[in-house]
Amino acid sequence: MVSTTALLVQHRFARDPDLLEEFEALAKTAEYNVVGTFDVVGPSSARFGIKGGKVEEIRIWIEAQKPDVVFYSPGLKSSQMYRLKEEWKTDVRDRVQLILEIFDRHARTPQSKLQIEQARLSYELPFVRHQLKEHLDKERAGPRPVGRQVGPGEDLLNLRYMEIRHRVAAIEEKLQKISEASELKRKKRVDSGFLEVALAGYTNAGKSTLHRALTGSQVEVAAGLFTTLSTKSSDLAMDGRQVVLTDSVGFISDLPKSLLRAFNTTLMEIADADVILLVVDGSNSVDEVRRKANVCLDTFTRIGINGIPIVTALNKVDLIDDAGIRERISALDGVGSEVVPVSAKEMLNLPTLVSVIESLLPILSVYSIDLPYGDSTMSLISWLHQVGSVRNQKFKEDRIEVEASLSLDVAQKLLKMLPQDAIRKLEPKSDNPAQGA
Ligand SMILES: Nc1nc2c(ncn2[C@@H]2O[C@H](COP(=O)(O)OP(=O)(O)OP(=O)(O)O)[C@@H](O)[C@H]2O)c(=O)[nH]1
Ligand SMILES: [Mg+2]
Repeated sequence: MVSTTALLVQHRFARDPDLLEEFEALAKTAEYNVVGTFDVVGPSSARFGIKGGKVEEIRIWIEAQKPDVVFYSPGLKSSQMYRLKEEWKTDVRDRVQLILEIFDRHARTPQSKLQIEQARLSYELPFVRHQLKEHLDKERAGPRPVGRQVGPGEDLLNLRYMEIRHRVAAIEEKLQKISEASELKRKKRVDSGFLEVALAGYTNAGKSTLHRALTGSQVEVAAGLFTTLSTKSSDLAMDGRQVVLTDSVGFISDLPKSLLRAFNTTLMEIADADVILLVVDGSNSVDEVRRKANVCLDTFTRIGINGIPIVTALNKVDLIDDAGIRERISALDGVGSEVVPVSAKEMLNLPTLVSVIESLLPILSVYSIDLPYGDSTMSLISWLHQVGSVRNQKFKEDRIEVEASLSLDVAQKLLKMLPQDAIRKLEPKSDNPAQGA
């Protein structure tokens, strides 16, 4: 198959970072053959986004090289896009559309398919509104059609506009149902004592590779951007606790608003986590490491996440040397409570990562629970095995005394189920001050 050729035009102000490399990676992920790039640094123009002189320079390049499509970053207003299409006599799209194309290719679940359709339609809406306005302006300028208030073109555009709005509302309703169902599933998990650790991080940082390494799951891993669009939770082995690790969609700078909104419920799964495992690509330059980590923190703030402990996994350390690791660890100072260098691919240092996560999970205390013999006691004990760590069982004449490390949550549940004097918190042993603090 002949690949579609693309020219990339990036516009930025002098103070902005150069994201051309990432722009190229996006284009490649969407399977474009990038045949040229322009990095336009300077003030913007309302007419085209970039200044007229640059528009002309690029027009000459396009005339000679004839790319199939021009992608413009960061975004274009609908009016600017139309003007550039006319100037350059070629298909012009912006970075938002490029990201939407990737999401479209990678959507696997009904939920992510709906989320993308919604994002695409919300993105399209202002463009239709723009066309509608242009149409009206033209009609106002010309002689009014006799006997009718609107022209046929306007009718069609109006129809399309209404159609989009209805479809967006219908999708919203379907997504709401899906999110209620997944909320129910999550609630069930919480009720049965599961804790949740959520993976988060810039796209391509290695979240899914780490998910596979820590849980043995088979989630998809690939070199391109936005491989993962839907969430997946699997058990994470940890002594005496039930923990699930959730993989989900990656972040990127300037994530299109339409996508942020459509993926809000997916992103919000992070907000329910007990601990966030922030994955950072250590093979990037120190500046990129810092920039991407900040994008992640900003995204947390934007979706209203705060107060959840964060562990930072500096991933892909198999690709850098010790000095590089140290430099990146100090660049990440203050991002989370601790930075742990790991390689998900080579399974390096994962036990340390797990123990740091463990130290941030709700504290376990040791309780002594006194229960009468009987079927209900047996099922209660097997539940305790699931939700905590049973350390000792003493069988007495007609009773069983169980000693178990439990989270406060579980202990409170027990207190509701049992008579008050049946459960007693044991004081921490002096040789192990961390227990039961
Ligand atoms: N060398 C090396 N490569 C890694 C490591 N971890 C992940 N990778 C590679 O990085 C690329 C991205 O990995 P993924 O696990 O798909 O990354 P992700 O964060 O889930 O990415 P998205 O789902 O696309 O946002 C793949 O090519 C992985 O093989 C690592 O520790 N070392
Ligand atoms: Mg992934």
